[in-house]
Amino acid sequence: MDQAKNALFKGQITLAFHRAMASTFKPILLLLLFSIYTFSAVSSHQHHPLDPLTPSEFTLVRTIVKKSYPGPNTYNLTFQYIGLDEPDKPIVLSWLANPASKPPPRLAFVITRVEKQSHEIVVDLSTRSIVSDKVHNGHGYPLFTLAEQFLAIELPQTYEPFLESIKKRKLNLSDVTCSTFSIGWFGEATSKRVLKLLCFYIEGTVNLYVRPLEGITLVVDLDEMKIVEYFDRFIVPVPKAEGTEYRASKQKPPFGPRLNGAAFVQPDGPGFKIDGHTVSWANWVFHLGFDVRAGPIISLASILDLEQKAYRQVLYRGFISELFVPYMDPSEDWYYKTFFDSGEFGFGQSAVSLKPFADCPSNAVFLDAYYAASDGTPVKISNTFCIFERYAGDVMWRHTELGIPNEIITEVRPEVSLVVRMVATVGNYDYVLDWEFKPSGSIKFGVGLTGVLEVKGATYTHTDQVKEDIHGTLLSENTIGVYHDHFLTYHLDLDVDGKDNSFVKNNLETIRVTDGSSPRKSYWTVVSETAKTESDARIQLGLKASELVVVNPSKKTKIGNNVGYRLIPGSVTHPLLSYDDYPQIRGAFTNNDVWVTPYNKSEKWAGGLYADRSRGDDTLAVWSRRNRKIENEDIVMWYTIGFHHVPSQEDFPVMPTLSGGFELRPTNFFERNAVLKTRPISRVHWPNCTTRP
Ligand SMILES: *[C@@H]1O[C@H](CO)[C@@H](O)[C@H](O)[C@H]1NC(C)=O
Ligand SMILES: *[C@@H]1O[C@H](CO)[C@@H](O)[C@H](O)[C@H]1NC(C)=O
Ligand SMILES: *[C@@H]1O[C@H](CO)[C@@H](O)[C@H](O)[C@H]1NC(C)=O
Ligand SMILES: [Cu+2]
Repeated sequence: MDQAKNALFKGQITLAFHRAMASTFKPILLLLLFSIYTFSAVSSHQHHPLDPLTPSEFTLVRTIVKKSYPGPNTYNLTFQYIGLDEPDKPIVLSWLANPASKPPPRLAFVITRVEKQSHEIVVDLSTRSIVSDKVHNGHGYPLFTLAEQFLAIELPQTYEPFLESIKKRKLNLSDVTCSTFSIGWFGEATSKRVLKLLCFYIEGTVNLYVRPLEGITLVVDLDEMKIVEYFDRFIVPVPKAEGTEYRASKQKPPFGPRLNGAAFVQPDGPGFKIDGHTVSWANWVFHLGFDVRAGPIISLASILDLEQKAYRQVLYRGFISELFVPYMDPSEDWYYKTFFDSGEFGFGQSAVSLKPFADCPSNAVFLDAYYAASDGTPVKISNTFCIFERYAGDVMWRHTELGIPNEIITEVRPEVSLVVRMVATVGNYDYVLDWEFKPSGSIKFGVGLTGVLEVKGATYTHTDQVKEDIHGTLLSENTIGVYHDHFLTYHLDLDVDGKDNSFVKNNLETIRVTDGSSPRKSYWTVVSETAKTESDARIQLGLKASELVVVNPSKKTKIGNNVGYRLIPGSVTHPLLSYDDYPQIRGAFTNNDVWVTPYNKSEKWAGGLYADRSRGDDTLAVWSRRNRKIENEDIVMWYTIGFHHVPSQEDFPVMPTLSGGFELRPTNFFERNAVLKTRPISRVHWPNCTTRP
């Protein structure tokens, strides 16, 4: 067991005891102890090629990179990104075919800032050497580190013009806190690595985002770490603190209804196993990775086929590639708010520690994750992931047969699935991200939006006063919830029964009956079309009825259908900005809901490797223009799930979760219903409990 794993399991034990002591519900205590027992019995082995970098590997990367920059520069070198440079797919696949063989070398991909330049460095951890080091000459900048954002938000505290502005507003400086905002790109010829600071008032509340000091903007040059521009344009009232509190301890009666306790109990312990980063449960096995930019990365998801008595590949790799959040207020103080939450702020870096019994159910097991700080040292995020079996009382399948004389047959199988969850809190917003594996073969992707809206301070206290477009909803006195979107673009490298796949559009087409052969005048039928090149696979959903399937053209079921997995999309949400608008040029990867590209290890980030201040020259939309061949090739599907958000008063002062999601579902992949022979879950009997019949 290596250091990291050791720490990880120690962490779980401490946590479990903590949880158990907080609980008066004895059976759960027993259950958790059981689960610790199960999970500390993990076998130790060498790295899986897709394992994320360990704390000791981060330290090694730091040492190797610093050594190659001797002299005073070393002190100014910052690590903007360190992550696994995963082996190219053919290498991983050949290792998988013979996992006893020597694993491929461990490489790290690093982006540093040195003397106002971004360096892309590849480090070989096995030979402890630098493989390559090149300066990025294109547009855009790497991820913001937490350290530089912390430094930046301290700057106003000693900036004279800002202190004047606070005085002018008769506010207490000690109650002012600032936050960082990326500034996008609006056609300017040259750009600097800058961000904007907006400030908030925390007197009488912790809900700072709903108390903006509207009118004040500071621009910070991150390479110089100083304020380079300052604006104090106007004064509007700071929305009041009253009614913005969300902590349970600060609420006053009347309170809402108290709900009875409820838990999913597993007297025999959790039904899944974790070996290193590989999770196996029911008929599924997959690898769970973590990246400071992407957050969770699911790889090598395979499902056991009972008839073939073998695991069959479904998903080689899946992760959220980018998250684009443009706001819809074009005014001087708001127009630039067009965030790339993954490429600018890091979805993994934004992961927060999950709270047992609240973020995840009582039967969840928690895992930690690590990333490298700006100085290259490893940082642990405890309880980054929770993994749990979900039983919510739903039906997996059922049938009641009433057609047999003197007999009623009812067969029902309850739905139990496995969920991997992470929460990323990017400033004001919280994203609850679920990967749900179902024994039927489906993978469901859940996205929950919650947290605090980004609001604009205003003079209005009633909608009667509003005579202009305020670009949002008046949520409370002096408070506008500004219209915006959330677009999450998923990278889904399906390898259905092997790597060479095709993308098929099963178009549902209306046929007119004109020859009098039927009393009907019309019906619909399926006309299949296989995408030959990338241009055939740029799909805007909702324009045409079609089922989108990734098939393996060389694998058929016994009766001759191509094995496949289809996309069941979420609600259809196209971007509404004009294609020639700067944010949409940068966010052009959302112009289509679905794209398919050939596998290319360097095409990972839909908004570009350098998303901050990008100009749209390295997006999925640009790659797709090469119009490469995608038929019977190793292909990647990209799917964007979007939300147009018109805020409402219920979203204030904190927003109840707005849920969305989509599904990848087997389509002629199995010979028949894969859960036909799933056995019913065992009944749990509690001593001293009576159950109603
Ligand atoms: C490093 O940073 C310090 C303080 O920010 C600065 O004074 C110094 O000139 C920088 N050195 C180099 C080599 O850039
Ligand atoms: C500033 O702080 C003082 C002392 O705590 C308090 O009485 C006053 O209300 C505060 N002013 C504002 C505008 O928050
Ligand atoms: C892979 O992607 C990169 C970045 O888009 C591109 O420069 C390179 O030519 C691509 N390789 C192939 C074989 O298409
Ligand atoms: Cu929203």
